[in-house]
Amino acid sequence: MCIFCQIASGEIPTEFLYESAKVLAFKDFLPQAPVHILIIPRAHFENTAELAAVDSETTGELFGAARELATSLGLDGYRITINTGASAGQSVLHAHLHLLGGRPFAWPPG
Ligand code: DGP
Repeated sequence: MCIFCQIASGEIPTEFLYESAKVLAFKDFLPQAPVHILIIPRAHFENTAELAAVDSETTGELFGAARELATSLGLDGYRITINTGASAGQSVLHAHLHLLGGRPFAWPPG
């Protein structure tokens, strides 16, 4: 079972900042900003492209959860990052959004 599936199943105890039947959010353990939250589908998909191909409702909920979290945390701006594939820096092969906030972000990203 992948690490995010272990988090979703409760095998690895984790505090959830957003929780629904299909989606979970929790803090990234290697934060890259004062706010760094991972938003994942409970079900295992290797990346968000694979999720989006079969389940647009859950894909949309990932973004809705990001909006809700950003609002509840009072972020005036934030960045959503989706690394897809090793060359883009994806290290955990379970679909996820990164919600980053609390500092300025440069463009273009590294
Ligand atoms: P990516 O590189 O886009 O696949 O992002 C994976 C992120 O997941 C990375 O920022 C570190 C984080 N991460 C990996 N394992 C764990 C874990 O067990 N718990 C938490 N909270 N975060 C994890």
